[in-house]
Amino acid sequence: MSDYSGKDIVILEGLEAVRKRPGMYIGSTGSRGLHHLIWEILDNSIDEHLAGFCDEISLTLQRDGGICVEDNGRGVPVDLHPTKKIPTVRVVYTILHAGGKFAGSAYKVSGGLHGVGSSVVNALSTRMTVEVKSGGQIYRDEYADGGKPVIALEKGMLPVVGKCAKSNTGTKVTFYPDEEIFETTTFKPEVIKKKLKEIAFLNKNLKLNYKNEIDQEEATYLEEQGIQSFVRYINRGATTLHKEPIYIEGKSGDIEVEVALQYTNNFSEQINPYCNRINVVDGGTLVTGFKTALTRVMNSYARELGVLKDKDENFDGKDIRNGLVAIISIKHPDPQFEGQTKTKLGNTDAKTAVEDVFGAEVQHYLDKNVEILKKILDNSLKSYNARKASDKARTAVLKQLNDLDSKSKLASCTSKKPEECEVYIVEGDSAGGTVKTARNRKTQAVLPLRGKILNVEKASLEKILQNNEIKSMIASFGCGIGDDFDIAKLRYDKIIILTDADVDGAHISTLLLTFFYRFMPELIYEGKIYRGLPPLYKVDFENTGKASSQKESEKAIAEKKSGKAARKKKKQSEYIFNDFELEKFRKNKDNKILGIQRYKGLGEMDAEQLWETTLNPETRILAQVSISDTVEADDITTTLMSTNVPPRRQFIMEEAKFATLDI
Ligand code: 28F
Repeated sequence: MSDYSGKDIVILEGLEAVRKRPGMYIGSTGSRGLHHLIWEILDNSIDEHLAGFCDEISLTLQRDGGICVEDNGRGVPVDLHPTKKIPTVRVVYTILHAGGKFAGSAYKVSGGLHGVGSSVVNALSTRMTVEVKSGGQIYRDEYADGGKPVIALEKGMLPVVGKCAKSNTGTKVTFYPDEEIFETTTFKPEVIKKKLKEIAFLNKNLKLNYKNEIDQEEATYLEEQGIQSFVRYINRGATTLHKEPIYIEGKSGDIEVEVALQYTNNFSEQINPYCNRINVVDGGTLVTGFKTALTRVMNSYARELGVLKDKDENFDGKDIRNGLVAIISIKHPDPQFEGQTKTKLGNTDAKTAVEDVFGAEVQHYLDKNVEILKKILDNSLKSYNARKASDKARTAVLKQLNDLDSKSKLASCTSKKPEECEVYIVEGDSAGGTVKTARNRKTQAVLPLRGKILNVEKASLEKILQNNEIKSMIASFGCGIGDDFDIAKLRYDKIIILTDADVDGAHISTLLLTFFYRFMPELIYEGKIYRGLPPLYKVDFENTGKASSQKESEKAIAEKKSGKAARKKKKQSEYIFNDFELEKFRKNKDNKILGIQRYKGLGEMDAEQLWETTLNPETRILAQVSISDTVEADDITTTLMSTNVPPRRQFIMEEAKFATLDI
């Protein structure tokens, strides 16, 4: 029997809003959004851990498609909510924004939607059950069809469904994502395990159990050394300058600071900052504080030990961070997350806290570990010398660039207004040739890449600046590189990477992204880099126009589309961009498929097809590249993700903007 009275209407309106615009709450309805559901539920358990009441969390991927998360915290309160007059647990799971309202910001620290997560997950599930063990009793609440309660209350209370020891407390949530909402409801075990690993690194002594009933896999994640092990893990394949990561911990006022760092012989630096377990990928004050302290401390050692011959010279911060891998993790009582994606920390007291705690402690450590100190100084000196050398090389290269501009394979566009211009970086001369023919010459430039581009991860700046493909790019973009980079000078509004949808294409695309990430990161932060998505299939079909049931979320599009199709019942063609769309197309009974052509590469398309599918701004699909918050930031392929891909072409035509699809 449903316990469904007048006052619930308002509640359901809240959840209905979530169902209408899921993207606003969980980012997307693709695979990323789907996994976000798990993170939201996990966050609640982690908060309970941070509050000091939970040391074990178990996650099960059930055979029936459900996800179960259980913790041994205090259990969500089941008492009668003072104003809502229903059990608090039901308030938490059915009222949007519940978490924030009750608890203030102090309770919620771990991440995600800051306490509104539970009800959002419920809204996007066909079924959800919550079991709370508290005071020796087991309570159970259950919801169906996007959060409608199905358990009848007894005098406002939830029924007791079992007994347990008084000391045995906790919360267990099981949910089934709604197939009507999500493009896919298949969870990716690798993604989940990686997340659990990250959680374990960031929360030392929190035990995380993983169980996959489908492939029978079980694993436990427990990191007694926390972020120290995190650094060790990131550097597992690298050559390190010292065996053990340096670990620093301390407190400044209300702010807790933890830093782990280790040097490798790589040419790059990697700093992963977290505030309240949230990966603040764009850094902010905590990173500034760390860098300031490290530069100050190391330069003071350098002077003291006479490392730099010229007494007036200093190491540049970058020299000192060459080869560095660091995790900074702070706990802040009132974090201010800034920027469009809220991934940059703004609190000025966080800078002071990290600078003070880390500065004092790292000096203390290095005073006692002189061997390590010497290795770091030696490494900084090498980088200093290399920099001086490559400064010269760079000046020489930059001088050549104007000259190179005329010699390069760039087919420029006629317009000189950056805001309307775009450049396609195309794999191979032959595809490049077709793109040159097909493009809009006024606004679209083409830069064909001949060879494989250099893997910049493993090369010095000097080496990088000798690579022809890279030189062509720097020359074409016009905005310089590294310290000389100036985005204001960029000649294009969009830089579009266009490769074949195969392994080679993916590799080239990764190499390019790695280059941008290391040497022109602003291009990524400013959203200038895109990947063109050429279609995988061309389907010839006849629309028979019979009515067929469509998902709510697609109805509007589908109606327009089939309306169009219904008028001309003759043979027509459509480009399809991924297997998911093809599958949907196949399932649509209105379509009588006459033939499917699979494109193996860009080269198989003629100029007209290429224009229609990949170049024409009205019909093409572009994926904007952004930095994703992921554990293995060293693994660039997972760090750089393309987001904001419209799921289908019709969508982009009608909305004239980007929707989301995960790839
Ligand atoms: C599998 C998901 O959601 N665990 C949770 C708690 C514990 C408390 C709590 C949660 C206080 C009033 C908002 C208990 N006792 N796992 C979970 N464990 N929420 S969620 O409180 C919720 C806030 O409403 C809890 C005392 N204080 C807090």
